[in-house]
Amino acid sequence: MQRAVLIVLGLIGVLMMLAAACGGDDAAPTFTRGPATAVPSTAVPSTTEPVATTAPADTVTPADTVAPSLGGESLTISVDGDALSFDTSNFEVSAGSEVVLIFDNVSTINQHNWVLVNDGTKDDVAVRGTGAGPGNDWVQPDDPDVIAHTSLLDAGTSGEVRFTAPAAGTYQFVCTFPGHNLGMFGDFVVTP
Ligand SMILES: [Cu+2]
Repeated sequence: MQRAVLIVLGLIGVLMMLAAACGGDDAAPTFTRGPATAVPSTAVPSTTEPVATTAPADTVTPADTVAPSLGGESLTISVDGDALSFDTSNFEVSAGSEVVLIFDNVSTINQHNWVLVNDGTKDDVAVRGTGAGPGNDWVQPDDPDVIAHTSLLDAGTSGEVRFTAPAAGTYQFVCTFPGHNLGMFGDFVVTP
């Protein structure tokens, strides 16, 4: 009989523990709701912060954009395969603009360069470049008639040159690899 009583008391004890556990479960959702509510509220500010960060970024971007948009010129030029001729014979940019010219030498065999020179001087510059040699990219250092130039580009490579467009007028561009100046040249027109 006493064992039966102990068993009953034991069962009661178990039931009380279960009840307590259930009570704990009831309490748990309450805690969950708390944090659950806190998480979204935290996420809201965090979402707002990135927006605030984006705003300053936009403020900086216009400043960077303003300079190029005031006179940035992106030019590209290539060659007609392995022929000794550029695929472009004329460029036109505004005086004072910041020019970025990319020369894509798609030839499979020829080295080339792109040299901007004073009008009518392409052959003289080429002759001086021949004297300067390949170590100088076939361009005489400090040649007074050279305004800007790329390096000597191997076949299948590309290069770029950046410069400020000179005063309004007509200039020439030429490849000064020995002999190429006879067919590889064009006009570079700068407008006011
Ligand atoms: Cu060339």
